[in-house]
Amino acid sequence: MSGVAGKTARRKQEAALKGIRDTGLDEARLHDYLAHAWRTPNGLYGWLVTVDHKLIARRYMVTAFLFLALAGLSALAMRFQLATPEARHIGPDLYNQLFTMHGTTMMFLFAVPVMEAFAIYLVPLMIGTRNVAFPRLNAFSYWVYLSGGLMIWIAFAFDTGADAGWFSYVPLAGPEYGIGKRPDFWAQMVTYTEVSALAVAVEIIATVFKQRAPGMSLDRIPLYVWSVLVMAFIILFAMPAVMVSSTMLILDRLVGTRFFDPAAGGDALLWQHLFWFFGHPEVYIIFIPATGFVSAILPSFVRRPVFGYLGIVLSLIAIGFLSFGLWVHHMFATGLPQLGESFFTASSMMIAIPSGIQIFCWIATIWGGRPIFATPLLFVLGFIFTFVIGGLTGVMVASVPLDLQVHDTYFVVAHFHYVLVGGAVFPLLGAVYYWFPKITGRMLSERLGRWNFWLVFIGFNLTFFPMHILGLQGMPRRVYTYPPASGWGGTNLFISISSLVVFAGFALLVLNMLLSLRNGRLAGDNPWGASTLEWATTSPPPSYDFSRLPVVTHREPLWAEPDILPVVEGLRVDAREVLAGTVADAVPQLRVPSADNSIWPLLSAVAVGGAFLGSIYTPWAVVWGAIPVSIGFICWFWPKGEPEDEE
Ligand code: HEM
Ligand SMILES: [Cu+2]
Repeated sequence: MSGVAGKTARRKQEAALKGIRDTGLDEARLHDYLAHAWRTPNGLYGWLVTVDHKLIARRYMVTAFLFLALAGLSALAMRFQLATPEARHIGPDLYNQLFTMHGTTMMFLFAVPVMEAFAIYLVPLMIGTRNVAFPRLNAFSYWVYLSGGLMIWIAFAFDTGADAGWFSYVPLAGPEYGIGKRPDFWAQMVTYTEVSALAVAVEIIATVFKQRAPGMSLDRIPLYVWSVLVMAFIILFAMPAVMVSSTMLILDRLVGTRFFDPAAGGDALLWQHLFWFFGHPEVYIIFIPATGFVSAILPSFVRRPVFGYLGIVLSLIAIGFLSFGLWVHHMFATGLPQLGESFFTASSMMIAIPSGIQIFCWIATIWGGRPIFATPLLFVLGFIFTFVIGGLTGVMVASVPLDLQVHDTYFVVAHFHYVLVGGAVFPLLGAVYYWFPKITGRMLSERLGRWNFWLVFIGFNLTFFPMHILGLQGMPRRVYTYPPASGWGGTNLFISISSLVVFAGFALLVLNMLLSLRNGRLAGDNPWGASTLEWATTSPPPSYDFSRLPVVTHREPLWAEPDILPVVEGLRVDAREVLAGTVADAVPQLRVPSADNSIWPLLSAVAVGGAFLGSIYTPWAVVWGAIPVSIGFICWFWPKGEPEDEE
């Protein structure tokens, strides 16, 4: 049978069915149509072409957790080396690569992507739509992230791992002192992977602004969605700074520009200004969505809405703005004018106010409710405890005299791990326990969950609290060893053993996931009795998310209307279509076609990645690379099929 005949027959059939709406269809037929329109092909091919936000987000999550494992193993290796004075397991050169790979991976390849991954999964479900706003861009950004992360680690395997710290200070990373291609790999791959972070930020903003279910006005957006919206805006304004600075760095190294060379009229401090203009907001890119997890988890286990919705939203927005006004607190030791130092001390301390408001709102929520101490809530409580300690030491190092005292000691290492692990990883683990049933259809074991929590929580505090003391005793950070006479040996041994406890806690999480995927209790649609829309569909959700799009009349839709949500009708079921509405009130405006599966996002990512990789060796790669990149993009955006002929 000829392919052409088959094609015409299918065309005819498609034409006959064209324009079918969900109005008046029964559930079974509705499901058949939608499942066909939104399906991902089976097998490897389907895996490569899919634009389903849930499949892409799941991949993002798995990849981010694999990078977490790599970064965690580098941390263990460092702690192994530091366990005893004058140990000889790991030399200074490898140690430099290890802490740089650890920091770079944690910040660029784990923390930001994992937060974006949860957002890609949850946002469309929470706001009641069928996919993100730019599904193919979403697929593209995953491939960029995966290939960029792999290239950084492959370079490390070939002894070309970045080694100038995750902030790659010049002149250490500059043409004069940077070893081989190490800083070049760092610079180009950071720029490249941040393309993916930016793309996801754009998707999130467009999706939240335009695709909310009818009735979900700004004051009914779930707090988690607010938090990722603020995160996306911070990414949009912060990431370009690091991309610009790392591009300047590779230009200095490869093309012979002198951006950072004072001898030729450049400025080494320019690097620090550009980097920290990104680097400080980066902390909030990680922390803000984590607060969103807390605001999503709390109501379900306290059985009441979070106290102070408006206060929390305004605090999130305030933190977003303020986070851009205090980068200089990372540069107090560089000798800045006194007025500048005072200004940035004040602004750094000011950010404690909106953070504090959020914490008070959460505590008020718990106070007034009857909390159920399930694992997700334990992680939230662990977060509040840890983050408060990190915040207190943060206020300490925001003051110049104290910062000068503890600068580049383990006090700072302790502080930022309290903020990063306490502020982001704890809520993240809570989120894993909370949404695992939605994503997989099965519950994680509560018993293992408790063990998991206590091991990580106790292990973490035993690992990082003593670092404050080491720091006050003067132990510098980023050193591969220390003399026995320093007297730091005992504390370091204690820290290294404690870090194994943290590791055991994470191993338990993996075990719990593997066991639960096979034998976990079936979750049902809404196992926690939660109030937001993602729990209104099945677990795991179907490819089209909702068979009929919900209409929202309340901030806690599933609590206000526990039995049946009002629904939108009139969307096409034979083709991918989403509903777009007004930004403020989510009044429906348009039915918008949603992109179909395509191989071109993947091929375009390969082309862009090739150009970036080549540019580590020759600037001409940018010129020649433009050809495959253009081909990829043209095919990706090539118009397909007949245009809509109605409305
Ligand atoms: C709980 C497990 C962890 C352990 C045991 C650990 C351990 C360490 C160690 C030993 C260092 C090097 C200190 C030095 O020699 O100066 C370090 C640095 C660092 N860690 Fe962690 N870490 C952990 C988790 C994390 C997480 C979750 C993040 C971020 C989300 C993170 C971000 C960083 C950063 C940015 C650096 C600085 C790297 C540099 O100086 O270039 N760590 N960590
Ligand atoms: Cu900062």
